[in-house]
Amino acid sequence: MDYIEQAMNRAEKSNCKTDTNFFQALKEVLVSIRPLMDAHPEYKTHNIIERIIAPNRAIHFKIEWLDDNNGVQVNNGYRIQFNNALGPYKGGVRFHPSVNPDILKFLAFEQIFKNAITGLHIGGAKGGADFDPKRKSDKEIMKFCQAFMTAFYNSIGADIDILGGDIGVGAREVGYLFGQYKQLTNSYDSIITSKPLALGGSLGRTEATGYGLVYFTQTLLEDKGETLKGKICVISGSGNVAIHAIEKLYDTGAIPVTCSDSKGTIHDKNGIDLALLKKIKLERRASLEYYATERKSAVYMKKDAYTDDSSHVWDIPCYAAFPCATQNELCEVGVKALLANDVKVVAEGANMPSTPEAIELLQQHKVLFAPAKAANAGGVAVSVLEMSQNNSLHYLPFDVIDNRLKEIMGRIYKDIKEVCETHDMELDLLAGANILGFQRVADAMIMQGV
Ligand code: NDP
Ligand code: 2IT
Repeated sequence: MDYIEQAMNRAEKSNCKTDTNFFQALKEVLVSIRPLMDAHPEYKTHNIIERIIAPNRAIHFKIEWLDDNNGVQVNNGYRIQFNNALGPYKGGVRFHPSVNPDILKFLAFEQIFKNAITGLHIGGAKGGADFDPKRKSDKEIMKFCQAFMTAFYNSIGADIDILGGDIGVGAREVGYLFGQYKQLTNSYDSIITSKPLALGGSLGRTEATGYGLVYFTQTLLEDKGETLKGKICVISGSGNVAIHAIEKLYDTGAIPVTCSDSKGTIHDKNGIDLALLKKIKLERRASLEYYATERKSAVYMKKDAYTDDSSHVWDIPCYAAFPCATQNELCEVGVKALLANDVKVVAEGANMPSTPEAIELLQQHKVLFAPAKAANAGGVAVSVLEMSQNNSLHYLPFDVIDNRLKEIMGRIYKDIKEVCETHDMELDLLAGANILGFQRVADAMIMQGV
């Protein structure tokens, strides 16, 4: 048994058997860093795998809050401060009923390498709560955010751990979380990003993940002599990432024809009406079924059950597919449907949206594959630009941020390509991204001693 297999076995023994998402993320990284481990025996000497795959600190806290009927509600809150070798912990906060320690551990683990890949000085973390923001009043959202922050504010700080947005956490929630931190500490420190502009947020942060995803995909396609212009694209999700991916796809001349939410999928053969989509999902926070009632060219396909992964998005013929909703939403069945329609590129906007079987099938069929760690890194990269603007008090115009984002996404692609060349590998963006991220973190850990 070699060093990688030994580390994997030990991880299986020391972690919960139910940590299936974490093991999926772990396995993907460990399998792909083999060329790096062969070229750098010093990593084994420093036992670097075992040190990287264990979180520095995992905080589990209770959140008690009062609903609008003065009923006492209790939720579980978490923050996984996984690795801070490259800089202070950084990563989003997710509010969704499915949140559990396994999901946050996989997200925090992925975040370490994603953040390293950006080339910026941030460590990896993730947090959240099993709270369902749906059908809650604005006051209940505020109460919950305040209770969440009160429960663990003393574990974060502008140089320690900086929170951000994720599923169920946008500008509204970030505003309340920030307000409560200020109330408790009397400080306006930059302890959270994706803030509303009035509270020191950055222009371009709302758009950054979706725009960055399209910039990365364009860079990859240009390198292959291809373009998105005039191409049919399918997108899953209809939140922050999906909406801004659709917006940028239109700028490139592509035709985005789908979006989805937890209840169903829209196929609009004339192209998604972005203004209508924003009105329904961002203003009304309503279900996508209303899109079809207001737009004749659209078909609404309802999901059978909340957990049903047959989203129908992948059945629509397309050139490029962008999973932008949640983990493991693109399975083997979905890939088979995409392949039957001759898909050319799959670029991940969500974190770990493709199952291992789905990725294997895409790779077997030589479909261009842009992995989440690289393709959706634009969001956290602009979060760092927000932190730097907060610290310098010098705020930048939208164009400057957007150009920096383009530059960062282009550089990520170039760095991954170089890694593949260094290890005599064919261009494999998944393995290249894992090697690049792992190496940067491992080197920083070794420099800091045990
Ligand atoms: P939002 O909360 O804005 O939107 C999430 C979207 O995904 C909604 O349309 C939601 O549907 C849908 N969704 C969530 N869970 C499920 C599910 N189990 N099945 C089907 N649909 C689901 O989140 P974001 O757009 O910010 O995040 C989307 C993904 O992108 C996540 O994986 C996140 O981790 C990742 N990401 C986000 C970044 C950011 O900057 N925000 C940065 C990098 C990655 P509904 O409206 O019905 O709830
Ligand atoms: O997964 C992610 O990269 C995010 N949710 C963004 C994190 C952040 O801190 O901006």
